[in-house]
Amino acid sequence: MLFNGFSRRRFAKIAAWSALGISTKSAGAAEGIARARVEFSKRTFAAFPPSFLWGTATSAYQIEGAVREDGRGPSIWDSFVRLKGKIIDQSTADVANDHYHRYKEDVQLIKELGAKAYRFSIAWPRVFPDRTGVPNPKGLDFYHRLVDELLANGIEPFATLYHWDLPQALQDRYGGWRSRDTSKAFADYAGYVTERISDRVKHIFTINECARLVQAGFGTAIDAPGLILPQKEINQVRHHVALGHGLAVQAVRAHGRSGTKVGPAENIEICVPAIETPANVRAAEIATREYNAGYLTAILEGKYTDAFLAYAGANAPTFTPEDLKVISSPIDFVGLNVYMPNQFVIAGENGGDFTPLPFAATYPHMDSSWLRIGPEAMYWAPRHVAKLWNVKSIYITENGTSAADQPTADGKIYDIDRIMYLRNYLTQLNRATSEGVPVQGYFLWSLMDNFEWADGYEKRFGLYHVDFQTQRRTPKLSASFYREVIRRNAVV
Ligand code: PNW
Repeated sequence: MLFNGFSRRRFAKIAAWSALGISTKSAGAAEGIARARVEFSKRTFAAFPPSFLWGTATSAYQIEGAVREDGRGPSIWDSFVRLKGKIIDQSTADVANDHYHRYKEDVQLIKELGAKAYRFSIAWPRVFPDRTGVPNPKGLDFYHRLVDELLANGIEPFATLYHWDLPQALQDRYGGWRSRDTSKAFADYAGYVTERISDRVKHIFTINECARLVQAGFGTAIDAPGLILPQKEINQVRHHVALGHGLAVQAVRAHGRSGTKVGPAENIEICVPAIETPANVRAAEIATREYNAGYLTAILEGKYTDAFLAYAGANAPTFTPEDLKVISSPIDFVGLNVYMPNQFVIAGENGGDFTPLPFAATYPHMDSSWLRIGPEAMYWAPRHVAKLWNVKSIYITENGTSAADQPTADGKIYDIDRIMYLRNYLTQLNRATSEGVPVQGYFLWSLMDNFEWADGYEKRFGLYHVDFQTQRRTPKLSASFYREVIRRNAVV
């Protein structure tokens, strides 16, 4: 029987020393400390489920480079990075990590971690480069090569169909996601790709982070296509993205080999009970359902909630009942990108269901100022999703952090802040799996430093450091940490 890692006998002994007014330090001396050490060294963290899948994640535009090769057409990000003042270091991803040419070396980096899964994205403008809808087989060939290389190295491929790199041709022709024609084009692309890769790729994510792409692309102009639209149009864009997701799910079903699984990869608004009381937990669940009403809730319930429609009022999106049926096409799993708590809540006051709390000015964050530290988000996100909608299969499709990552004199990168972040988040994930929350796998963002959107190359999220002058990849200390987590299937 253990009390927090101490045996009952040792606990009693310390209690007795304390009763005598003797501190454990003086009474314990070397013998006591040595004994404590032996006991601590026996202590093990709970393991993750035996089948738990450990992986890393990247996306096409952030690592591939080769933006004009083998018939790839321009994407909205190629245009966006050229607008003045949009990218902090005025960089582009024309070369990025040159992964298009170095993918074999990069697959070895995954293998060296002992990871058994890899989440990458397919660049739509490589597959359908222009407005004609005529496919470019050379574009998909790259992913055939990548998938073959992964499988040859015992790594399971998980493909994301859309990680923000919309073909510029669709932006020009339809206004991109402002039109449901783009939702339909997405389904055509999804079907085309699935038909050709589902013999080897068994897990497909539709759209990465609807919440982020809608808000930053169409609300604040921080991401491509860099628009600031009125709320009604933002809601309409979100509806088209949700519709695109649903149509793509149907296309994957229609064109995939049997056993192909499909789902979204969303950065839901994660609502965390500020203090864990049953009333606050319930409040956090209700808040999570409402804050995600425009996307994940609609996908899993087939309707927009009354509160969402009432709040949107005249700005509510235009939709048909048929749209909602498509949006809620059955999925096989939910992918969750978990970085931070978005909202702390307590139970409602004055008759409300929940009270959202403001973030204190001193609330800590990692190297990216948006990345607030809150490991418990990693517990609550999958738990809420499993509980609210009875979801039976969840993947953490992204989690990780930026860090300054300054090499020391010996050329090594001791990113203990990243290790601190990961250890705490993984401990909370372990709490979730230990309680039976059905999380099947975890993809660490990111395999290597890469083009971090508006932050250019100034924010580094990788387990491997990348020197963008020489393209040299160097493992950081966190790579060793993650290798050990994977090897032991437990938090270390
Ligand atoms: C995700 N936020 O983006 C993306 O899926 C990745 O492409 C990206 O590199 C990674 O996280 C790290 O940023 C996010 O401000 C960017 O809350 C910003 C936020 C969330 C997710």
